Amino acid sequence: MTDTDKLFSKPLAQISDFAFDDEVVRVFPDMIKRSVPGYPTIIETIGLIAGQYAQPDSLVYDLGCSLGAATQSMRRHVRASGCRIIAADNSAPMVNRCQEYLLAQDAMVEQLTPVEVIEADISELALQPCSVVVLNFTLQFIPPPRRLKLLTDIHRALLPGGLLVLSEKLAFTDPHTQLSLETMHYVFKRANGYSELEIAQKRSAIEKVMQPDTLEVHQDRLSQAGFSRSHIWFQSLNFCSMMAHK
Ligand code: GEK
Repeated sequence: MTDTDKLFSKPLAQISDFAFDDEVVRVFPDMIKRSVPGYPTIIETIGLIAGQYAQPDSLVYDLGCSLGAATQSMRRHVRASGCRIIAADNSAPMVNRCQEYLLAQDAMVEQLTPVEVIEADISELALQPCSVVVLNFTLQFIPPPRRLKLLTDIHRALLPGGLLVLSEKLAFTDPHTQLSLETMHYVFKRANGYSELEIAQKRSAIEKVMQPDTLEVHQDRLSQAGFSRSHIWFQSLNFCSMMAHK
């Protein structure tokens, strides 16, 4: 069991930029489940997708792995022989806790795909040839001018037939669509027990560090990076997950 997210429940005199520090790590599983519509389905399905696309004797990357939820799912479903997962995050507290969770998974389940967890800035990582890359709600935290280079590096590292899974919060150019899906996202958070104060303070904390793009911007950037096709496989309100094919 992890702690309940109460980080923004009291009025804060000053709201600092959101950071993936010890406090956030402690409540992260609760926070992401109550904040991202469809998160458990996305995690489970990423395992199935990786199981389908992972190639024998290749690497699978989970970039911005946080506590390794997608990695844990992939370890259960990837059956290609000789596959190895590299899970990377630049938050030391995330990486430490992720390692503990993966050891606990090893103790409970047999025949899991081997994994290595590394502390690294994914925009500076030298990616090795790989068959599957997962960016599950991570690209939105990379400064916009660095996003194309990261996707180009991923495309270059992917083997023929390789796949990128890209999950993101979406922005919409049509103001009506933006307002209606944003409103429904707040309805989702309130239904999960967050107060108006928590929602407002979290929004102020995160608005500078997390910058969502529209679907059009994502798809243009993916094709600029070299991907031949990209399409949505899941959407709940303003959160979606895409598959981008080498
Ligand atoms: C999940 N994928 O549960 N390099 C490495 N990691 C980074 C960087 C960077 N430059 N910038 C941010 N991160 C996870 C959820 S959370 C999404 C991903 C969210 C990391 C950051 O430390 C955090 O762990 C993660 O990206 C984003 O399937 O909290 O909404």
